[in-house]
Amino acid sequence: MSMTNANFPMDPEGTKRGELANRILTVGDPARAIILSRSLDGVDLENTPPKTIPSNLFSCSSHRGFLTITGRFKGVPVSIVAIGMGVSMMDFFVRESRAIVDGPMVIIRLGSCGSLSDAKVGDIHVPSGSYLVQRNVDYFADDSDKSVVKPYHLSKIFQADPKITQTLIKNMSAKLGKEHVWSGINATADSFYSSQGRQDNNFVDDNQDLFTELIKHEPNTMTLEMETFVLYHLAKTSTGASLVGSQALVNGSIKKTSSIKAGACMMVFAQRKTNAFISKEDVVRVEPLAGEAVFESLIEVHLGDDQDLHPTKGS
Ligand code: R1P
Ligand code: URA
Repeated sequence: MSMTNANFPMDPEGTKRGELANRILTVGDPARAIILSRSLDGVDLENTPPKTIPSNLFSCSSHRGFLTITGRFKGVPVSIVAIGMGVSMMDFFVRESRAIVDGPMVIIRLGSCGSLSDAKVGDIHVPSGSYLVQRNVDYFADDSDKSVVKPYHLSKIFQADPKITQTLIKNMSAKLGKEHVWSGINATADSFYSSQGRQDNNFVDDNQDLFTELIKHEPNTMTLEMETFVLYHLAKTSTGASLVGSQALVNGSIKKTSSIKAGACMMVFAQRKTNAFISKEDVVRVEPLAGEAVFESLIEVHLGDDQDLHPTKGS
């Protein structure tokens, strides 16, 4: 049997071509998306109550659970997309966005994380690469040989776009102070619990040694969260199919080079070495500053020759 196309079951209520900018800031939490939208051009801060999407911006809530807000930052079209949590949501978001945006894209994730470094809660990590931590379900089968099979599978590292990482570190340092910005490698886990080393005696997880395994796998492992790996991985494996004209083709075939540049940064919500958890006040202080540093970075990154040829509603 041969399969011919992606056969996208996209949400008919979702964001359409022309409504999503080539430069996207993605977050998990829709409330974070709304807070960050207050930094976009032309927002009447005095007359826009908190938790309300500014009326001058385009917005769309889809059945997928995505919230898209599109406007401009310093005159450049940008979108904010809240996608919820986990690797599948990042996969939906990157593929379905790629399908409706023409030309090169840049996507930066601003999330929260648990930190294995000496970072304090409220500090920011900008990981230059990420690997995937997956629960190896076969290990938990009755007939698995536990002396050979490991309970968690750790993937190879996929890199962020190095220019985006550099730009994010520079802009985050300017907003929050250099001493609050960390780099390193991220681990994206397929669970908030077992594959992030959280102990839960309601289940057999065999994850007591997970942190040791992570450091053995990659000594520079600093953060644990649930989406970034998929973003870096899909950016690397994206093709030129959505590029325009000569940008898309080499000798009549679709270019294999990436059409998506990706980066990520994350606020430390949980300090896993000390068990400290961020306060509400710190979230309120850090979120908008980090958001502005991401917008600054999004518009600094060079997309390609046709970067602003795609008109975007709400801008
Ligand atoms: C878990 O609480 C969630 O927080 C982190 C994780 O990646 C996971 O999605 O990111 P967000 O703050 O972006 O949701
Ligand atoms: N998000 C995660 O995935 N893990 C944490 O510990 C904190 C935020």
